[in-house]
Amino acid sequence: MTSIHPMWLTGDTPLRGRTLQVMGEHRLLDSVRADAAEHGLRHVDDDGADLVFVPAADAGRFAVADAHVDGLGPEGFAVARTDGRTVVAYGGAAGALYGWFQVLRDAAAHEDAPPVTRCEPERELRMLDHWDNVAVHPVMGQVERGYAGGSIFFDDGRVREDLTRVERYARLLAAIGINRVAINNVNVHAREARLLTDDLPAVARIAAALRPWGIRLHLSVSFASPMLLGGMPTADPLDAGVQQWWDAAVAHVYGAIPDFGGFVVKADSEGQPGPFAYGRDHADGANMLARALAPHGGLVHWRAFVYNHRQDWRDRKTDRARAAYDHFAPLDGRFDDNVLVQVKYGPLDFQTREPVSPVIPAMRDTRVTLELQVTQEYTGHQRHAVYLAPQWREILDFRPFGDDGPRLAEVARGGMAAVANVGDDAYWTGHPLAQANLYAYGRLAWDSTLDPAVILDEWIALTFGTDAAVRRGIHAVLDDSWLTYEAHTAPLGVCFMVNPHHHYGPSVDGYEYSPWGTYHFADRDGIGVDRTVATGTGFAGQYPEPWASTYESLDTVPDELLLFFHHVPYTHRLHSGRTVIQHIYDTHFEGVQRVEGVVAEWAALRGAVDDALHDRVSERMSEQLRSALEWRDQINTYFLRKSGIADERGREIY
Ligand code: GCV
Repeated sequence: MTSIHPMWLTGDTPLRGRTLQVMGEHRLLDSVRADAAEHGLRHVDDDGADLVFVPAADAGRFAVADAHVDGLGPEGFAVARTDGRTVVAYGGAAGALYGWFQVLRDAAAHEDAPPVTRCEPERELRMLDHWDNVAVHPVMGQVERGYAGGSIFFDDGRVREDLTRVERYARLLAAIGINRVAINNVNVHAREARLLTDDLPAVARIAAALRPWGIRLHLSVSFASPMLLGGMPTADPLDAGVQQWWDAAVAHVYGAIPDFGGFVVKADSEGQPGPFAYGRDHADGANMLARALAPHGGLVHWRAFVYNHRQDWRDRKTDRARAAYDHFAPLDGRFDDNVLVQVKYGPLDFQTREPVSPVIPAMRDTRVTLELQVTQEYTGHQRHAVYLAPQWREILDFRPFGDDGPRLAEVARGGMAAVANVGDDAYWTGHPLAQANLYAYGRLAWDSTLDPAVILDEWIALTFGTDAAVRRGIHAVLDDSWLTYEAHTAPLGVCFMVNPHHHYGPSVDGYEYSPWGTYHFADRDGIGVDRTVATGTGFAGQYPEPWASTYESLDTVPDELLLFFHHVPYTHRLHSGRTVIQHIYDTHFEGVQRVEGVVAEWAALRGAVDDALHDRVSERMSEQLRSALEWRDQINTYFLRKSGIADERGREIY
């Protein structure tokens, strides 16, 4: 194996040499014992250890107050520090595992930890979805939208023999609380379909590598599997033969992987097969699979990313943003309990800025899983340093029913899933700083109220240690990086403007006359998509109040989403006081200046972090700067030429 550079938990901790006692029997407790031994702790069998793990019910023996452990769930723990000793009282074995990683986090920070920390995950389902292909896809490669080399699971047509890397990955994921991983792409091609059948022994090996770290394996499956794999004439979900085929296939999977998590399904979307071919709807399709999985405790993550990708750009009535709601909201209440309708955070596709998807608040009688994207498909391909936790916090904090209602994090009852960003790259994520996104996703899935800056501190301490200059420098690079990226790319929530297919770099009209339904409608007078109820596609009306009215009106729509909801003249004045055209010029010049500042911040860290890592980031930053300039000049030039309105400050535009 080539050398792998650290993500977090880089090795040495101040706990080395301390004594440890882990009470109880469970394979996850064995993982705690083994990991602690690797960190240089010494196991002892008496009550005098420096670090003690004890079931919550027995915690009183170590003077942990009942109030701290009462009602701890299976993944919960309390860390109590008394008289120089640390006691981790756990609700279940998984709680002990997560408690161990909390102890490591505290140790890495070298800060005085509070006397008692009680922790429970906010949600039961905390998942990562890999878009890894088994065979190298002629267009999408080994990992679709992957920017970190090959797959850690598969190599050119098969499951890897050596899964050491997967074991290390699983440990890192456990340290951030992830408990489910889907190992293959939601676009299930012919080769990948066979993971469900022929490849089961190899898939079971991956499950075995994840299991010691409390992670259950999921598979993406093709809805047409009965035809593709079973030679059946149909995949109609109401056909008894099809149902039996799935029942048998699922039983077979559980024979090989008793703790199998379930299926992820992309159906009737971007060419993937689905129930529409048989005149059935998505509830029919999802429930059929759910009923095969239910007896074994399995789940179906059924994706709501359904829209017409063969749209005619001349047709201004069809609106891709509306599609998921139009398909799914009427089905609310019809999905079985073990179906999770998985919804991308925005109505389009993981854009730098989109409103939150209205499907999530619309489906109150459905378990909805919020889907985020850690891999930087639309945020700079892990060539740009873009820390996404601030974006995710905004999404999670959105209150769909207004100030008095719940946050989105509470409304999406079916947990969180996100598209993973790692590969077999020596730094795991291509751009070493993109590791922070994976770390932050896990931490926010566990506790959506964590502060992105605090999460970043944790990641820095666990990865680079406690050098104050490193900490300050990385914050300077990452804290506002999402807003910087937004500043020099598509303006005011208008979306896309990226190069078709690979989605990197600017192409203002790249998708303007395409069938994908992602338009901006810029002409000589103005720009934006009219999605109002009054004169547009009506998308704004898919929101509950107060948002339907807020987005509908030019008086109240937030500046950053103006062009998502409205078509306005370039001279339209924003709430900020600037005109749209001047905002475009200003933000693009500012965005590049900010990237220049970031490059200087990183250069100043030479010598303070590992040289090879510094080189890798520097190399990426040269590209980030080149790309930001390209964005600035193409966007500014395009709008100067369209509008004929000069920059008030007379800066150079081409
Ligand atoms: C896996 C976007 C991406 C596709 C991806 C799709 C999805 O369209 O560009 O690569 O396919 O979303 O989420 O299913």
